[in-house]
Amino acid sequence: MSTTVEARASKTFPRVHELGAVRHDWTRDEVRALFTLPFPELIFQAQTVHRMNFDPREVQVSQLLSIKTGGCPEDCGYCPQSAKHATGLPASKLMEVEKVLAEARAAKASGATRFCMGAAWRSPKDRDLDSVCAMVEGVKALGMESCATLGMLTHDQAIRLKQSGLDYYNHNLDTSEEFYGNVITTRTYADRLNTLAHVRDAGINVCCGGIVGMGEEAEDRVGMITTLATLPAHPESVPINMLVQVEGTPLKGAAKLDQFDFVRTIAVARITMPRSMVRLSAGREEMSDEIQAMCFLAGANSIFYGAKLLTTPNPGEDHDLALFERLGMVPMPA
Ligand code: SAM
Ligand code: DTB
Ligand code: SF4
Repeated sequence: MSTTVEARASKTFPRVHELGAVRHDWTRDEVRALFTLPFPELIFQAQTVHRMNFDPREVQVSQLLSIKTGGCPEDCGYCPQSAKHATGLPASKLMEVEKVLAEARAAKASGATRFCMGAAWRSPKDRDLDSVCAMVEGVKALGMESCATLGMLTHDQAIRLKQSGLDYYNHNLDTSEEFYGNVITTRTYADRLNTLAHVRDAGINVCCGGIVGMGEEAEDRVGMITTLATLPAHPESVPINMLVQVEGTPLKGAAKLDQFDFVRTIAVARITMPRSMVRLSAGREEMSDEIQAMCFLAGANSIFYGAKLLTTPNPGEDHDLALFERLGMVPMPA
């Protein structure tokens, strides 16, 4: 008797969920069950869901720029920009609008379709927001998508950013609610959810994900993905970062995560948030091309492009274009 691949897989691993359905009621047990699937079955499900919504060849490319670097009052244990960690990173003032726009033009010329501006702030001051709004307007005038990550926002600040034309706001949950206190003490998980609600209410697309490889338990990755997938609306963009360990930060020396567990996190994000862009974010510099290809198979369809993230190195454009070429993949058109 002949059996299809699909039937064989579902026979061996009965699926409690309908693949590709957009749901906001994922339970921890369901998410844990996904994480613990045999790797081939997990990738099969993730790739199946991916193809229901996206062209599997396409990868969206975003370029980051740190518009205000270092000297941050927060104590995020992973971050080289915290003033509380002796990382030797010099603090600098907010860049001038014209300098930022020159970088955006260069990013566009090298093929990026989204320009993401990051600032090492707890939250922006209203005066600084004037400059950021001018940057957003300039990026939009270039025909690029705009994204900003500036720390916590009030309702009014989110509205102002929306009015300037901001397309996306990045604000990560970073980890599970349970593990969060081991990583950051200067603002709460609830603060983060508040900012996300302000961004959503203002009509800005939400970019929200987290970091793995911070010494968390597998159950914390389950918790993080469950929280993301049960937000009132899924974030349009879900960055999954592998911790970049920086000398002088408290998380330098954290137990290294098995890279297959990183790929699993991408796959579970893809299955639980079927229509979101899942970004293979920080940490690519230390990943082989083969692991990155596995992340694409697991449903990642966005990367940060360009030789620098905010302060740490990233593979250069040439390397990424060569990888796309080897895989028969292409940058997603604007
Ligand atoms: N200060 C703002 C904030 O924290 O919301 C915006 C910039 S902050 C650097 C943006 C995100 O970068 C963090 O939430 C964190 O998820 C990620 N990040 C920072 N340092 C990292 C590291 N060493 N490795 C991986 N991801 C990191
Ligand atoms: C996100 O999730 N990852 C990006 C972006 N959002 C702002 C930042 C990664 C930063 C990695 C450490 C650094 O370069 O400073
Ligand atoms: Fe500051 Fe953001 Fe770094 Fe935290 S992650 S220390 S808020 S720049």
